[in-house]
This record gives sequence, C-alpha cells and structure tokens, in this order.
Amino acid sequence: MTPLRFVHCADLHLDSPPAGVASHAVPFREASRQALISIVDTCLEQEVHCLLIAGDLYDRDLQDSAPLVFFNQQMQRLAEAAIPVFLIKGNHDAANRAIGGLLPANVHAFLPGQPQSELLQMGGHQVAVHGWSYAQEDEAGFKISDYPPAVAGALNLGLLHTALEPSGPYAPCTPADLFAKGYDYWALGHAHVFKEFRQDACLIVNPGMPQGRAIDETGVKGAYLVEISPGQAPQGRFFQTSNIEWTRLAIDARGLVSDSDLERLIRRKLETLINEGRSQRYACRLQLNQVEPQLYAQRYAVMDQFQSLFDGALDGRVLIEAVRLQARDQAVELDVDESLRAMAALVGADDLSQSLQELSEPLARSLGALGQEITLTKIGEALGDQDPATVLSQALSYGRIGAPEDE
Ligand SMILES: [Mn+2]
Repeated sequence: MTPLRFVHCADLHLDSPPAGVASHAVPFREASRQALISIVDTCLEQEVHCLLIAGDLYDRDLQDSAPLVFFNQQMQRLAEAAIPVFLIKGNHDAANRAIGGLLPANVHAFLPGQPQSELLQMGGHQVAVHGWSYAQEDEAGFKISDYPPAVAGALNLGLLHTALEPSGPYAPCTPADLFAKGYDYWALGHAHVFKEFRQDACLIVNPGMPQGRAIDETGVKGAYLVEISPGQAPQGRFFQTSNIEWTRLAIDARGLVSDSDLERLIRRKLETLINEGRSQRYACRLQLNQVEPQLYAQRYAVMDQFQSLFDGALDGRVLIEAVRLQARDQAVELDVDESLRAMAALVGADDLSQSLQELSEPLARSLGALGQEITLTKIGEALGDQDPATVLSQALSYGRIGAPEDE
C-alpha cells in the first residue's frame, strides 16, 4: 500500500501587505498569493491525498472578496484533481465569516466549539482528521482534553492553531499533551517559524509561514510535505514557497569615510546575496555598523541616499525595507586643547587634588556622555601608584579610565 501523502501549511495571512514595503511593485504585494500557488502546485505534482491548512489563512476579517475569490480559485484546482482540503481558523481569521460559507465542495472548514472529527478513506487508508476553529482571537479557555481520542485502525491527523505554551490566549497546550493523544501527526499553526517534535511514531510540526511579511520574519519560508505508512513514524520534508526572503544585511563600515566607498561595499554584499541563489527576491534591512563620524554626522542623508539607490536594484531582486546606521565605537570628539591645558596644569601642579578637580570638569565636557565614565573618583582610584600623565593620556585616547581590555 502506498503511504498516505499530504501537504500541511499554516499562517498564510493571504493578501496582507509586506510591512514597510507597501509602496512597492505588485510582485512584492502579491507574494502571499504566489506562496499559495506554490503550495497547490506541490499538491498536484506530488499527487497528495489532502491539504491541511492550520489557521490564519486570512490576516483579518475580509474587507473585500478579492482574497476569497483567489483562494477559491486555487482550491478549485485541487477539486479538479479530487484533492480534499481541511482547514481551521486561527486567532487572525477567527472573526472571518467568509470561511465556512462560499467554499468549494472539496474544502472542509472545521467549526468553532468542540473539536470535531472527519472520518474518510484516502489512498486506501482509513483516516481521521480532527480539528477545531477559533471562535474569537483569545482562546485561553481551550482544553486539549476536548480533542477526540485517536480512532483505532485509522491514521489520525490533528489540526490545531496554538502557541504551544502551557498558558496564554492561543489554545494553551504542550507537546507532551499532544503526544498523549496518540495521533500520528499534529498539523500546527501559529508560530511563524518551523518547529518539529518527535516521539515514538508521532510527529508534531509547525511548518512556519509560507511567505514572510516583515523584517522579523526572516529566512526561507514554506510548507511541509508528509508521508505516513501505518505503524511507522511519519516522514516529512519542508519545501520552500516564499519567493521574497526577508533578511538583515549587516555591513561593517569601519574605515570608510566616503559614501561612494560605502556604496561599493553594499553593492558587493547585495550581489553576493543574490548569487547565493536561495530566493528569487530579498527584502533587506541594511544595518551599517561602525560608521565613521564623517558619515554618521550625515546619517539621515545617508539613509535616504542608500534607500533610494538600492531599492529595486539588481533587476528588481532587491528591496530595501530600511537603512540603519550605528556609530563607530569610541568615536569621541575631544576638545584636545582644553584637555591638554588641564593636563599641563596637573603635571606641573603641587596640589594634585585641586588640579584633579579642575581637570575633571573640562574632561567631562569634552567627553560628553563619557564624562560620566571619567569621574574624579575614578581618576583618583586609578592614579594609585601610576603616573598621572599616563592615566590621563589613556583617558583621552580611549575615552575611559584604563586601557581597553581588547583590540
Ligand atoms: Mn496565529
């Protein structure tokens, strides 16, 4: 007998716009639709027995019917291949009334309330699919004990949208609770990152989301293709469905004092990213670290310049979500003259404590915030048996008392 074969996806958030790139070309806005197309393509190519959708299909209550029409068209492609679809609602689409009505006949939406079971034959296997939809955003009252016991002699698949935490608003439960149900496979949703847990012949998977939408959803995103033979542990593999990859690109700008040098470095980094060939497109946050004072002083102009320069660069394969600059460490602007005068006064002074008093003030002024670090007390402590001139020249060089531990 051939194994039961299915695709499991979750958290599509269909048609929700990518954060921070709303003004961009249609391919970027439609990334979630492309991901759904990829999922359906895989279902057809792999001749799966069903598709499981574990919540947050939509981002919110629908404002218009466009995403619904698109979803139904894709489900119709599966209907033509006689592939059933099982879906539950998550916290984001709990309020969505469109789900459950107006769906193609091959799509079964589980209802809110008590978890329900669908028993059917697929690929020669007796299969029980158990599921339940959120009625509202907060489902803190959920109890895993409400899920039906495993049906003997069947392959048992559980659909659940959960944060997989012992308490909280998102259907609280733990992996141990899920293993205890005796199901073969748990199709989870909610965490936007891939997670899996195995115990004996049970596999719990959260496939992550099919397409990231914001800079905190970095990396390749996708869905999960699963095969189960009765009596054996499920086998699965993640497959990519995202065509835009969110990524943070960290660039060390140390030593670069012209924007054209920095521009060349960024371009090289972006080309390297593209050449890695992981994703069709990248939505990047450029994080420029250790920026020299000359450039940092013009940081707002630099941000605007690189944002417009690289947005849509490399044949439209790069999108800039944001440019962030971090100043170089120890980029302290000293008032050298004032400090040197104070040092000279100190070295030639009879009354050291009086001179220290006089010194600490210009030091504090010239070192700005670091003046708090170089206090009179600390100078006094550091002096000990050391030469005052050494202590002070270190303070001026490094912006702190004592030589730096490293570098
Ligand atoms: Mn969710």
